[in-house]
Order: sequence, then C-alpha cells, then structure tokens
Amino acid sequence: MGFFDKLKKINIFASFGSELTDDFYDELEESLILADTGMDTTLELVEELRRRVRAQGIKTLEQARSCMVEVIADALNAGEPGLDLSTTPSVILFIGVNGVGKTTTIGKIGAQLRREGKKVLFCAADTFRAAAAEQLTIWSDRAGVDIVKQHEGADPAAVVYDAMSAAKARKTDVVLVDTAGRLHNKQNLMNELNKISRVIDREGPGCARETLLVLDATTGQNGLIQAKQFKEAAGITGIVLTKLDGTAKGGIAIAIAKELGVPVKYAGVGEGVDDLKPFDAREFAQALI
Ligand SMILES: Nc1nc2c(ncn2[C@@H]2O[C@H](COP(=O)(O)OP(=O)(O)OP(=O)(O)O)[C@@H](O)[C@H]2O)c(=O)[nH]1
Ligand SMILES: [Mg+2]
Repeated sequence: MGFFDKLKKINIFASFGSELTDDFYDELEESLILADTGMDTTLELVEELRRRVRAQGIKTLEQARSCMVEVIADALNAGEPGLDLSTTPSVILFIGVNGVGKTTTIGKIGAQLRREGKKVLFCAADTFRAAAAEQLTIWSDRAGVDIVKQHEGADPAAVVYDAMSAAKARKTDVVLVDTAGRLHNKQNLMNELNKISRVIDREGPGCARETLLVLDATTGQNGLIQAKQFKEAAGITGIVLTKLDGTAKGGIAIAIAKELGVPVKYAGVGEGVDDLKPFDAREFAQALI
C-alpha cells in the first residue's frame, strides 16, 4: 500500500472517454476545485496542462494524465522540502489553530528523529491547559525523548527559555516546541508567538530554525486563509498537512505551494506514531490523479 492510498482520487481520467475535449478540461477543473485546490490555482493548473498538451502534441487521455501529474508535482515544488537541522541544537516550532494535530505531529517527528539516532527534546510551550503538557509527556515516553515543561498557565516563553538552556547543556540535536492552538486573527496570541521566537533567537543565536504550520486537510480552502495569515504574522518555513486519511482531498497543498510559495514538508495520515511521512510531491500528485 502506498502512503497516499487513502487519498480521495480525481477519477475523471478513469471515467472519461479517450478524447481531450473541452468537456474534459471543464470536468478536470471541476474535480480540482472539489478537491480543495481553489479557483485561481485550478485555472492556472489546467491552463498549464493545455499549454503542455499543445507543446508536446499529446493526444491520448493516458498521456494527459501523466502530464497532469507533472504539472501538479511542479506546482508543489516550492522551496526546500526537507528540514534544516544543521546546527546543534536546531529548533522546530509548531504552530497552528486548535486541534489540527500539532502535538501529535511532534510525537511522530520526535520518534522518527530519535530512530535516526538524534538527541531530541520536547518543549511543552502550550501552557494554556494542563492536559496539553500531559499529552506531550505521553508522546515523549512513546518516542523515548526528554521533555521540558512547567505548570499550567506558565509563560510559554519561559518554558522555551528552559528548553533552550537544557538543550545547550545536554547537547541536544533538535528541540521540538509545542504551542497552544491559536486563531490566526488574535493579536495577543500572535504576539506570544513572536515572544517565543525572540527567546529562541536570543538563547540560540545562529540556530537552524524551522517554523512549521500544521494544517488540518479536512478544513479545505480555509487552510489557505490560515496559511496566509500565519505566514504574515509569524513567518513559516513549511506546512504539515494532517488528516489526509478520512475525507480530505489535499488539493489545498497545491494551492499553498503555488500561491504562497511555502512547501508542504510532512503529511499525516492517521493517529499512530508511524502515520507521518516527508511529503513527496510526485507521489502525492500520482495518488491524486
Ligand atoms: N485521522 C487523523 N487524525 C489525526 C492526525 N493528526 C492528528 N490527529 C488527531 O487529531 C486530534 C488533535 O490532535 P492534537 O495533536 O491534539 O492537535 P493540536 O493541534 O495539538 O491541538 P491543540 O493543542 O488543542 O491546539 C487528535 O485526536 C489526533 O489523534 C492525522 O494525520 N490523521
Ligand atoms: Mg496540542
């Protein structure tokens, strides 16, 4: 089974006749929009397909299908797909709205990095509710990594300060920072993120840093709005697209890469520790089409 087998496919290539008619392009557009790709991105993708079909003299539906996979894979190529973990410590900050899968993703990535032999530290900077640190503690046990936490209601930036100090003292390779779910339009929450960011800069000058926005794929086009606003307010280096199992169609990944120039770096397809994988643009495009 491929990783994206649970992804809902755009199946017009299977159901359509063999001719590349205008109807075909219309139906393709409709399918892409239904798959959360968004109007603007969809029109650009289909226009690009028409251009390549003309340029390459493509006649059959099967050739058009391969060509569409290329068009989508190219659109998904937006910047560095991997994580920059070039310094010791490196820091990955996880941000996003409520319930998208931040804490779960930290658990999964922590377990993977641990398996690669890296020394990992979780930082429970979601101090908003007690259960958050408990949840991250369960994941730290499961992944076999250390955790730094404080009491409920503590200043998140203070927890990050503790984690950075511990990371330097223990020669930690990667610090994964969990944050409270926040709305992208709440200024005080965004200010809190900036404060966390300043502490990381001050305590780890020159550290390799990633800021990953975690997005729930089932929220569809709303994900693009979230990504735009988090990009402006906090700066993001990549997206983790979760919940691609279930009903999600994932076209939002294309829209974000194309419109915002931010790459999707990981995909989540379940609640288990192994249900996360580096995002492979071609594999995703093939699964979708
Ligand atoms: N099906 C599925 N469920 C997921 C995935 N990732 C996370 N979840 C589930 O989504 C729910 C929320 O996950 P959390 O990791 O707690 O999300 P969060 O962003 O930390 O939430 P807050 O801290 O409340 O903002 C949990 O039930 C997870 O098991 C995924 O890829 N697929
Ligand atoms: Mg959480």
